[in-house]
Amino acid sequence: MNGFFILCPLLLSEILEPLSYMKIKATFLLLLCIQYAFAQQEKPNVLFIISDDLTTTALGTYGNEIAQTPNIDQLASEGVVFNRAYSQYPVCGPSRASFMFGYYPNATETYGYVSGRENVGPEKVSLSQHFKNNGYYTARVSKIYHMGVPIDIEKGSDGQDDPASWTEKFNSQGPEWTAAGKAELVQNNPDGSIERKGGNVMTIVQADGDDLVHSDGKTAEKASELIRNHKNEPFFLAVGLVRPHVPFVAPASYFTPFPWEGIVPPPVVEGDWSDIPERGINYVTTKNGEMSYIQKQKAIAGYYASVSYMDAQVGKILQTLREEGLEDNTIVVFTSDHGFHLGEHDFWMKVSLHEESVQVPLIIKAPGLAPIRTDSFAELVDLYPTLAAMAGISEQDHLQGKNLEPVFDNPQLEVRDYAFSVTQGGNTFLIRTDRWAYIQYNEDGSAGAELFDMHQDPKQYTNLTQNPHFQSVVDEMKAILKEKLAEVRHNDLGKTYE
Ligand SMILES: [Ca+2]
Repeated sequence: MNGFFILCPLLLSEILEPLSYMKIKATFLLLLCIQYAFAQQEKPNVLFIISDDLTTTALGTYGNEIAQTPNIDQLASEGVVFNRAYSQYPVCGPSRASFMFGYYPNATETYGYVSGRENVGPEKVSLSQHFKNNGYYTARVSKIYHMGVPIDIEKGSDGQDDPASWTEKFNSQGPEWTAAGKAELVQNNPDGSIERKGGNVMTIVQADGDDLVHSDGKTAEKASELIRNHKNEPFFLAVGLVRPHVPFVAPASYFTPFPWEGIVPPPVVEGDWSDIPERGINYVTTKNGEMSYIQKQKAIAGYYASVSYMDAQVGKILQTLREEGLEDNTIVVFTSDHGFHLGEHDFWMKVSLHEESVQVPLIIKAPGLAPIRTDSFAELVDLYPTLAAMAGISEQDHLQGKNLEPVFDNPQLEVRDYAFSVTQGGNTFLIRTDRWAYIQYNEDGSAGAELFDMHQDPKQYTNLTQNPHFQSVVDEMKAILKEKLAEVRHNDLGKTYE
């Protein structure tokens, strides 16, 4: 763009010269110049697709050899894949509030099932709102800010939305756990007498009918319609897919590749819980969920089927983008609000700061970007500054994340030394460096801590905090945590922190 502004006045002065050759040449160059400027000024669209409760461990592109995720894998092969991206809070509401408003959870003190607007005030501009203010049509389809799954999906209600973020919004009602088909509850159902149950529990439904019976099928259809209808204006389309969040509901055909008998749950390691502080034992476990080995197998198979169904919807949306010729002018992001335990440490679901729960898939594909994989740490809070920079719109001053763009040209570059995440009301902390995962319970560490050597013990079986040999590492992690919290609390929100 600088070239345009410098060059064009010179060309205009040349046109005014009486020399006809120069005049013709200059006019020709001016036309080229205008054409270039026009292309540059065309704002790239953003297609932001976010899955719900999707762990990296269930994706082909992140190394799972059983799961079937051809569409996400294809996108990954065409984009920038972050091998080490982290959620700022492994629960739907606070994770989404963090990346949409660009603050860490401990800055806004947003830890619950809210949009996050409550804690930042009416003046702060959300990610999509920033695009809206810069001439974009912005829409959400289904869950972007917090929605209760399955209840808000059953009702087709807004959940905890932020209306200022969108030009238009659409919900995708679906039957969820009540869907017609073969159902089975695998949590707190030891004798198998309960067929199905609503709420945040592992009900599995091998559903009758096709993709469009369910919320995500309708979401893909609406997203495709919006892409077609808004292809001639810059759009920021946020598409929230609710699977594989429980209940594990998908058309029966998606279960066929995953017979539960063939599923091998993660190993149960003798004494695994003995060195985990009480608060580190996750809120859903094989034990308190009274799950049998077979129920564990069925839960994992149900999750994979749900992932596969969700992946198929991603494929439909990307297909529409291709058909409409928009791939060359659209930034595509695929991610999840947090991960999910599928039986590691006999833990299930999220909340935990252990790796499978807190790590997220992150793929960014954009025109002109070479496909690469990077080990640079990334955080979901980085999405806001990164997308604003990629679209060439100014950054908001308040943002706490980092622009990830430097990694695109140089996958060896590290934009962060570590990732930071919190849980349990902002009182449990993770510092994840290349070598270490350090989890601390309470700001003063009074409820214990965990330290894992991620090079030697990537599955996090041996807590090293009690080993004197690692005391210096623990001290170092404590110092990093203290410094990071001070940085997070140094912001423009005008809050005081206890
Ligand atoms: Ca979630």
